[in-house]
Amino acid sequence: MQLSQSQIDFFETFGFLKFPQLMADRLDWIVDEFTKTFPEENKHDGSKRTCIVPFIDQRMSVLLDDPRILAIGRTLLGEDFNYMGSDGNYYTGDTGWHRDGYHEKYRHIKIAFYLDELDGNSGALRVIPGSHRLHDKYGDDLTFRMRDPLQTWNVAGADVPAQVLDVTPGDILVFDHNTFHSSWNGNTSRRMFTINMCQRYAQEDIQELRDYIAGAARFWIDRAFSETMMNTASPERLVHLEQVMANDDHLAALSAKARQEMAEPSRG
Ligand SMILES: O=C(O)CCC(=O)C(=O)O
Repeated sequence: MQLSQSQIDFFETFGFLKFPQLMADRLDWIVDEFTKTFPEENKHDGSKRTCIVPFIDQRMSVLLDDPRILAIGRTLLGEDFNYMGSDGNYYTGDTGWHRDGYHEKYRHIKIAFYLDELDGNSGALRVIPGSHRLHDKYGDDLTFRMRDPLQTWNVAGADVPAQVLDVTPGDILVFDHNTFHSSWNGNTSRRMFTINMCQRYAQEDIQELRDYIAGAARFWIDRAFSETMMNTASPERLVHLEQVMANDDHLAALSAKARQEMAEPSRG
């Protein structure tokens, strides 16, 4: 698979892309593995979000070798893109407007797999087109205006003008971490998992990458990736793991501290 120049331009302009039914042929396997990754003894009860990190690392590492996933990463981020971990979720209710990051120099993307049929009335992801463009006045202004849409424009979160990305399982959504996104009107067990990726960092910016990796301590993990993800990696997959593997040596100590300070691992 190759992304067309129009798709690349669309992503650069609006900060997101939808690939209808891109993974439809793997859907049964994906749903089965998704279900099996959540432990029987700690079932989602619908009261709050349940989240597992890292996620595809447990049973679906091979997704990182899939030519379609590789094509998205390579085209938007470069041949040597970094895999940046993944989370698997049962979402409960609304997710307010937010950006996943504020990355001025390196592009970070999220590939989202929603496993239920969703539209604007049932929790489909919404994005504000163009909000990823931090260097434009539009994107920059949104940074503070979106802190409280009700106060800024007298508009409720669900009514902020946005593109609703309806999904049918098998579709893939991709968005820039800087893109404002949210979800409204969903039920108490929306199934979704992600694959995060970014451009490879230059050595002079490696501390910024290490700071990002440090954020995973809230999930009480000692390495950024699972043993399975690392031990089953082909040389081709290793290209996408090596920079993070070489820079996650601080994570175990930070996680140990988080275990002392937090009642449970973070839910997102
Ligand atoms: O689907 C949702 O509720 C929100 C997803 C989201 O915010 C994310 O993956 O960053």
